[in-house]
Amino acid sequence: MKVLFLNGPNLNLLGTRQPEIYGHTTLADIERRVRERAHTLNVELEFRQTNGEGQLVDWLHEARGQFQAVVLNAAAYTHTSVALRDAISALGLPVIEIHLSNIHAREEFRHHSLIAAVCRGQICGFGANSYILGLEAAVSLNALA
Ligand code: CA2
Repeated sequence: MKVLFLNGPNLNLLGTRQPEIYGHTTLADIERRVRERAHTLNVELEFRQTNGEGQLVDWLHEARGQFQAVVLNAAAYTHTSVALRDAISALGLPVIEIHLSNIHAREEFRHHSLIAAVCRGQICGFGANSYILGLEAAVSLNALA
């Protein structure tokens, strides 16, 4: 099984700024942990980050036929992007929405996810473990398929 991890804007800053919100773990640390777990589950993965909305849309389009699931931390685009929602709708692959923080316990504008309704499910609030849980959700969906 191949799983594509996509990370949106500013997640490249993880571990370097605002540690009181996002902790000291960097995105590279998270990728390392996800790769370790993926290895035990016999899953191949790609792990990418971009600050561009259009790049996320392009990567979603390209995922078809190459991956069995996408685990997506769309970061701020979660709350704003109709383009991402449309790309997920059109994809025909399960997309699992993840967040480090509990978006429902934060500012009001983060409570609403424009992509939640077109994703298979949402995992949020578990810090770096949200990524591991996202991977496990992708694997469990594949096992059921
Ligand atoms: O909790 C999450 O994973 C979020 O997707 C993170 C986004 C935020 O806009 C979402 O509401 C929830 C922000 C990612 C930016 O991360 C930073 C890390 C360090 C310094 C500044 C931003």
